[in-house]
Amino acid sequence: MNSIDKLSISAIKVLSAEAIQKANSGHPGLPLGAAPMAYELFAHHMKHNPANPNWFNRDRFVLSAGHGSMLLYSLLHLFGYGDLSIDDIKNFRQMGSLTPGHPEYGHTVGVETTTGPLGAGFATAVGMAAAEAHLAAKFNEDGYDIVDHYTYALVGDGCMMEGTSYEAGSLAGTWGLGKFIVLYDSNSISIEGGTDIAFRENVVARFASFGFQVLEVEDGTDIDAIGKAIEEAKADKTRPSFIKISTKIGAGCPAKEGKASAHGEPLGEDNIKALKDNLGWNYGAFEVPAEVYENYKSIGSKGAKEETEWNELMDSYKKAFPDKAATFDKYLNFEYDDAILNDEDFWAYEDKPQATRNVSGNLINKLKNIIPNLVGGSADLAPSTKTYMNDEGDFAKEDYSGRNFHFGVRELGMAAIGNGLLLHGGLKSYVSTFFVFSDYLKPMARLSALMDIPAIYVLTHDSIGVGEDGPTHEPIEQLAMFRTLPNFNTYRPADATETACGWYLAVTSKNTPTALVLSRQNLPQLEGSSKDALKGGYVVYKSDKDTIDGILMASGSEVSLAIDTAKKLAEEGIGVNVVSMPSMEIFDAQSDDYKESVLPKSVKKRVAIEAANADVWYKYVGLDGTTVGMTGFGASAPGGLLFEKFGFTVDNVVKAYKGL
Ligand SMILES: Cc1ncc(C[n+]2csc(CCOP(=O)(O)OP(=O)(O)O)c2C)c(N)n1
Ligand SMILES: [Mg+2]
Repeated sequence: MNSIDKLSISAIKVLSAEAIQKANSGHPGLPLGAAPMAYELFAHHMKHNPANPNWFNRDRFVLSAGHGSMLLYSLLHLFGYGDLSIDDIKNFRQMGSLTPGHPEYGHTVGVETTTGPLGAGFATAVGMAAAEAHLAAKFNEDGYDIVDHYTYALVGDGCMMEGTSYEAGSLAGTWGLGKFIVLYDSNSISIEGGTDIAFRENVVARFASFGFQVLEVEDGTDIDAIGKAIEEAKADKTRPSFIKISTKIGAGCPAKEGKASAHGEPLGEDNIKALKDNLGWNYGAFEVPAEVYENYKSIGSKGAKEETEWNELMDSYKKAFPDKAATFDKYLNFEYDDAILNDEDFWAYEDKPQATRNVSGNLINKLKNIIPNLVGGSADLAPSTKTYMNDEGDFAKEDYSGRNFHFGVRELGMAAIGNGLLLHGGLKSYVSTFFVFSDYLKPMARLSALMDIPAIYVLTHDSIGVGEDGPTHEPIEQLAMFRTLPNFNTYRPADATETACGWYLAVTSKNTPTALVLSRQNLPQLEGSSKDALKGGYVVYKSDKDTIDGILMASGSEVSLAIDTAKKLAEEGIGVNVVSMPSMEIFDAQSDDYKESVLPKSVKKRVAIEAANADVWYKYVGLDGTTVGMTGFGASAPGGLLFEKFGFTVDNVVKAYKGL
C-alpha cells in the first residue's frame, strides 16, 4: 500500500471516529474495520463522478450496514460529493444536518437508498442490479453499452443474519446478476458479542449455493488483495459475486479492536488519541491534510472523464439508433398523467359484477402499453393477484428483457427489490401478494414511504370475502396498518371505475407509494361511481331529501352494502347519503370546502362500514357516530356467509344507524 492510500484510509477512520465522538453517539466499529475495503472500492474500482452524483451510468453503492453511516459520509465528503462539507461531518446526527444517524435517500447526496434496517440495503441493491440488467437488455447494441454498470453492496454480519439476505440473495443467484457484487465485512462481532452465540452457518457456502461466485480475503487491511478480489468479481459476468472480507471491528483503535463495545458507542477521547497515534495521524480534530483531499479529487476527476465518454457514446447512439434513443428518453423522463387521463380505453370497463383484482389485471394490461417502462410481478401469486403482463415475457437469467418478475415466495425481498428497481431510475415498478401477507413486506413499504418513492403494492384478497381459506388469509388490521404509515396512500376501490382511479393515482404519484387493496370476490359496478374517486372520497349515492338525516360511509366491497342500506332507509323516509372512501389519505388532502361538501359537519348521524378493524373511521364518524367492522379474526366458510355472520347485512347496518 502506498503512503497516500494509507493516509486516505486513515482520513476515513479518523473523521468517522471524531464525528461520532462529537455527536456522542454512533457506530465507529464498522467505519474503522471497513475503511480499507470501502476506500479500495471507491478509489480504484468503482465508476462514479462526484461532480455529478446522479450520472445515470454510475456504479451504484449501497451501505447495507447503515449503522456504519459515518463511513459513507466520510467518503462522500472527501470525494467532494455535492456540498457535503466538513461542517456537515461535524454536525453528524444533529437536527436538520445532512448527516443523519443512518443514511437517508433523498436527504444526503450520494446515498442511493435508505439503510438502517439490516438486510434492506442488500435486498434493495439486488433490485438496482436487476434494473441495470433489464435496461441493458432493452437498450444496449453492439458497441453501444449505454447501460453498463455494477451494483455494490457492503454488508455486515447483521445483514447476513436477516432472512431477507436469503430471499434476495437467492433471487440474485437465480437471475445470475453478474454485475452485482457484495463486500461482506466479516468481523464476527455484532451487538451482543461474538457472532457464534447466534450465527454459526457457513455464509460463503450459502452464497455459493445461491449461485454466486464466492471469494475470500483473509486480511481486511490488505487493499491489494481486496482489489484483486473485486476485479475477479467484475470479471465474472454470469454470476453475482460475494466477497467475504475478514476484518476486525474497530480496527486501529488498540483498546477497542475486535470488541463488541466498538460497535455502537463513541470510542472516547483517549481512544481517539490512541487511534491517531497508532495511525501516525498528526492532525487536529476534523483536520484533513491537503494532499488527502488532492488524492480524492484526482480520483474523482477520472470519474468525470468516464461520464464525458459516456455522454459521447450516448450522442453517437442517438444518431445510430434514433428510435431506441427516443424510447430510452421516455423511460427516463416520460410523464403519463395526460396520456392515461385521455385514454378512453383505460377508463372503459365491462358493465358486469367483477372482482377488483380482475379489473386491475385488465388495467395493468392496458397500462403496459401506455407506460413502456412498467415492470412488476408477484410473490408466486400472479394467477391470483392478476398482475401478469401478457406477451411481455419474464425477467430471467436467460433473457433480462422480460417485464414480468417472478419473485418466488419472498414478500420482503420482493418489496425491497421493487424499491431498488425504482431507485435505480428508468423504471416504474409494482409488486404484489395477498393483502394479509403484506405483513411480510411492510418494513420495505415503510422504507418506500420514508424515501418518498412512488412504489406500488397490488394487494388482493382484501377481506373476509376471501372465504374458505379462513382467518389465516383474511386481513383484519392491515388497512389500519397502512393508513397509519406516513406518506403512504392506501386505496381500496369499490368497483371498476374506482379501480381505474386507483391505478391512475398510483402510477402518476411522484413521491408517495400506494397500496391498491383489491377484492377476490365480484363486486357490482356502482351507478354513482365516477372520477370523483380521484379525490379519495366522494358522495357515491345522494339522498332525494334536500336536508339529509345521516351519512353512511364505506370502502371497497362494503360500498354497495352501504348503498343498499341507504335505499332501505329511504323507504322509511330516512334520507342518508353514501360516501365512498377508497382512500382516506387522498381525501384528507382535499380542500376544507370539498371535505365539508362530502361530510357536512352539521350531519352527526354517521355509520362507517368496513370488513376490517374499523377504528380508524372514528375520525370521520365522530363521537356521535358508529362503525360496523370486524372486532376479531374471520373464519373459514364461503365468503358470502361470512359477511352475514359478521354483520355486513342491510338489516344490521340499518340497526346500527337507528341505534344512533
Ligand atoms: C432489522 C434490524 N434489526 C436490528 C437492528 C439493530 N442493530 C443495528 S446494528 C446491529 C448489529 C449488527 O451487527 P453487524 O452487522 O455485524 O455490525 P458490526 O457490529 O460488525 O458493525 C443491530 C442488531 C437494525 N438496525 N436493523
Ligand atoms: Mg459484525
